[in-house]
Amino acid sequence: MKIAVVGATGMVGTVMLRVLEERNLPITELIPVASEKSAGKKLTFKGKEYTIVTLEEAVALKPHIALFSAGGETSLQWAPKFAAVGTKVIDNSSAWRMDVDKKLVVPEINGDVLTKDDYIIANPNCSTIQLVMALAPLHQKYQMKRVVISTYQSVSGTGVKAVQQLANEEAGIDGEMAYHYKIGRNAIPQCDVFLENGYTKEEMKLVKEPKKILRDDSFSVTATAVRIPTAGGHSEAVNVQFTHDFDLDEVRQILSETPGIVVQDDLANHIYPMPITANDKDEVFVGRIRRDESQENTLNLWIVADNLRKGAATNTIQIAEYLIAHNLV
Ligand code: 11C
Repeated sequence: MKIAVVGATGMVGTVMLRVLEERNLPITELIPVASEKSAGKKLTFKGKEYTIVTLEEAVALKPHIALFSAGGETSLQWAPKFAAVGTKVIDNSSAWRMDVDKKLVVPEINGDVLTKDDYIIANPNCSTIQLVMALAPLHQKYQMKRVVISTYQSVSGTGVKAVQQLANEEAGIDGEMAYHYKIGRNAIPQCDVFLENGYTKEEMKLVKEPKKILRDDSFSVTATAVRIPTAGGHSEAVNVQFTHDFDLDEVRQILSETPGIVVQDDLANHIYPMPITANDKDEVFVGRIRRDESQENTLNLWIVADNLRKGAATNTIQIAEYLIAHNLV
């Protein structure tokens, strides 16, 4: 199988290559793709050297699958060109997510929506993926009514410039700013740009994407997304009201039995999810599981995941694995 990684030198692209090295996809040819600036440079994958090619060159090579992480503009322009030569594009940008003709997929939850006719498939936003991973099995059992999310998002979600800003601040260097403010010793209540309704784009992704993935818009969602000075790993405090009441032990059991979820909830031993312990892991970690004593049928959760792995690279690659395993390529 010929697999292209578009944006191979970027932050998510680099993690995609690492995740691909760790997993067992039947790759006969890797096609690393990047901008004209990087084309011709070499990179090493599974001990072998590969030359980075341009998008144009990659389309001509007709890969079976192209994993895209090169931003929305590139996806809008190039995903259809790959699709036209029969390539299955799995896109990590927000470009196609809410397009009614495109599937938005977390394989553990809705992989079954995929068919042979899907040529451009969208990977959800990182903070959405970890949220729905934890909520899907609970929604199935107790039926969600309303979800209130507060996020604590790492600078790696913004990109390499923001990671550098934090590193510079920590080293006491005056450098380029990715944010309007210093991020070290700070919490910035703005992830991405503001929309007309006063919410940020990131907050509205959390409102809209879960409904599409869960194929259900009967529940309501509201969110506040905050950037904190963590290098990697997004955290979420989630308050969810269900239609039906739950038993806390049963909630823990359901989550423990859900593939891809790890429950870390041992208060006596100070065990709960944290970005530092979720780093470089593919699972979604859930803890601080407790009843909201102020409202009926309501649960509080703390959800953490590595935003560059399950939140981006790993989920994209799991979609590719799903396509291959179900003969959809
Ligand atoms: C952040 N969630 O942390 C964003 C990054 O729509 O794929 C990913 C943006 C996206 O700022």
